[in-house]
Amino acid sequence: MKFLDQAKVFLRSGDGGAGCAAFRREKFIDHGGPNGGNGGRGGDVIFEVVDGLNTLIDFRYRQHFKAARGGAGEGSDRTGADAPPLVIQTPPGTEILDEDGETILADLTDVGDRLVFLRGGDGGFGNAHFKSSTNRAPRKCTPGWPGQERWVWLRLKLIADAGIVGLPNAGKSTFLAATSHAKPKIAGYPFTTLTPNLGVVRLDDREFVLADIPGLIEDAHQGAGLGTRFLGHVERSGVLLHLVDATQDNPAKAWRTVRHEIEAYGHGLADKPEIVALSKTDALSAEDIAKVRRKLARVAGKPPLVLSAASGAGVREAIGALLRIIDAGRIEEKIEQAADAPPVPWDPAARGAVVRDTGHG
Ligand SMILES: Nc1nc2c(ncn2[C@@H]2O[C@H](COP(=O)(O)OP(=O)(O)OP(=O)(O)O)[C@@H](O)[C@H]2O)c(=O)[nH]1
Ligand SMILES: [Mg+2]
Repeated sequence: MKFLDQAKVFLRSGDGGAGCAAFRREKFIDHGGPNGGNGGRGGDVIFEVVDGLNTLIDFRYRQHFKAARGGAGEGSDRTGADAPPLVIQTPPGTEILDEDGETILADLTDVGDRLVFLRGGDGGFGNAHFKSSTNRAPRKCTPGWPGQERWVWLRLKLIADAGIVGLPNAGKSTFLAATSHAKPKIAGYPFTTLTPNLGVVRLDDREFVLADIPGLIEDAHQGAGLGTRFLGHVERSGVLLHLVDATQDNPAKAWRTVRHEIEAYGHGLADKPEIVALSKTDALSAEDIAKVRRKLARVAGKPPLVLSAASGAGVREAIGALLRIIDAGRIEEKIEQAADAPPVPWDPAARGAVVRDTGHG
């Protein structure tokens, strides 16, 4: 199963600035001659792969990208200014496709990759350019060359940063729907979700990808219910959100069942950080919540968070807790990458080593 994030955007590089027709006019200088400068180049449209982005969500808020026009030439042989490039930042793994959505035009894989996708138009010529032995005073100047424009698709394969696990009917899809733009099916019976759903969750200016997978039941690892095969979709995520329905009879047992299935599944999933949260707490009194929370804390080894995707209570805290663990994981990954990089050769001079003059010639 492939999860894709995609966005259609309009790109336009800048037009070149117009050339200028002007003549030198000074007191006592007759026939000063042409001195109109050339126009400046229009801005390029550049794609740049940056760290810290993992979705294309920003392109839902902005679809049109137009680079600036080059400056016009001026008299006294002044060339117009080149317009700055318009740099569009994308996450690693972004593909650029033609308007048809199929032809791949570019593949931006690594952080630091930079691609001049549309070149800005060249500036027009000023009349000084057209001066020749036969035409000493040309009045001709040309407009700038137009920039290029086109629609393209940006496409990114998503990998979940966090996964929601729990028994069927625990409120997993409701949580995803409440925190992202995803629209999973939600219903009051088990096994509503048959295949995983992904959504992009945003908190302030941070974002991450959250996966909602079908519920697990006892003996899922032996194929009961929908089995554990969808756990593969959260295998690469950095943290699990384990939702336990607070309104059911035995939340402690619910937690244990799911934990048992995760452990039986293997693949290192049981070692991932887990945030346990009681869901649907809007349906309980404060006293009942406290009671359930104590019971669950005894088996889970830590007090669970308390939330309701229906009322929104506690949802922000849960998202914040997930984000903290995801961030810590991202930093750790960077440290590992740095450790794998080839060592820099030892060079005493470069490190400012002091060579002492011993005075013995
Ligand atoms: N009162 C209340 N009901 C909720 C809340 N969250 C979910 N529900 C209800 O619980 C039922 C199950 O919700 P889902 O989100 O479909 O549960 P799920 O965990 O995705 O279920 P499966 O896909 O079957 O595994 C639905 O009827 C929801 O309306 C909540 O915060 N409060
Ligand atoms: Mg569901």
